[in-house]
Amino acid sequence: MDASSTPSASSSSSKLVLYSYWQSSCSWRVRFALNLKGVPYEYKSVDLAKGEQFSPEFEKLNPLHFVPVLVDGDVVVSDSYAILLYLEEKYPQRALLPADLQKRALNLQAASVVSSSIQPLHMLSVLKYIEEKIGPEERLLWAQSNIEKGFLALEKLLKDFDSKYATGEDVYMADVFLAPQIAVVTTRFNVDMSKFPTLSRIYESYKSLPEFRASSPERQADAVH
Ligand SMILES: N[C@@H](CCC(=O)N[C@@H](CS)C(=O)NCC(=O)O)C(=O)O
Repeated sequence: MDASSTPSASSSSSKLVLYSYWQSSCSWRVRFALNLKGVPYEYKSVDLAKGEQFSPEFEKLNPLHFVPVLVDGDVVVSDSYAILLYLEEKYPQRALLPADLQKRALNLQAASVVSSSIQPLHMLSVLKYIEEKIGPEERLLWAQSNIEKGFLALEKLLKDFDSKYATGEDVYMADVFLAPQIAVVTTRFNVDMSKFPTLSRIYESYKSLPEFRASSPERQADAVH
């Protein structure tokens, strides 16, 4: 960690602090959401490759040792899903949940598929464990099979939308979770995206969004090029 992680007692108007790692797709979701909402924040890097998530300072913020963590004065929120809902309440501008209840539920569901049923199965610590206990060749196969299962479900979930983004012509919470997930899959896991035409189509739209581009790993202060 590059700075003190003890949240200071401060007013609700203090600048948000985001504990993040450039390559973390979970952190990327929050960076993307903050950019969409136009909320400035201070970036604090937690180097997962060096094991900084296990430092005693960071453990005080998140005993699970995961990024992202958002600190807003005295409020500490970990878990990107919880952070997104917190941001939505606190900064209602550029809503990430649509008013229409069915569409809203769909956005929560798609975000949850990514954050509960795909990413946890290919996170760094899980892949390390599989490599050590089962073998290095299983690492990629395990990740690919779980990603493909989740992507297939997402394709079915979003099949009725022939739109620019996941649930229409506006960017919502489903997109905030899908965009980094698809990016990570295409760059790190060698998944054949032609099996997923809906996800491939909407990913093309994300690529040209300035808020998404600015939140990408290589544009972060802790990126290693
Ligand atoms: N459900 C959590 C998951 C957080 C998570 O898995 N973070 C990963 C990076 S994307 C992490 O910190 N991994 C550290 C490790 O595996 O040791 C969220 O959505 O924020």
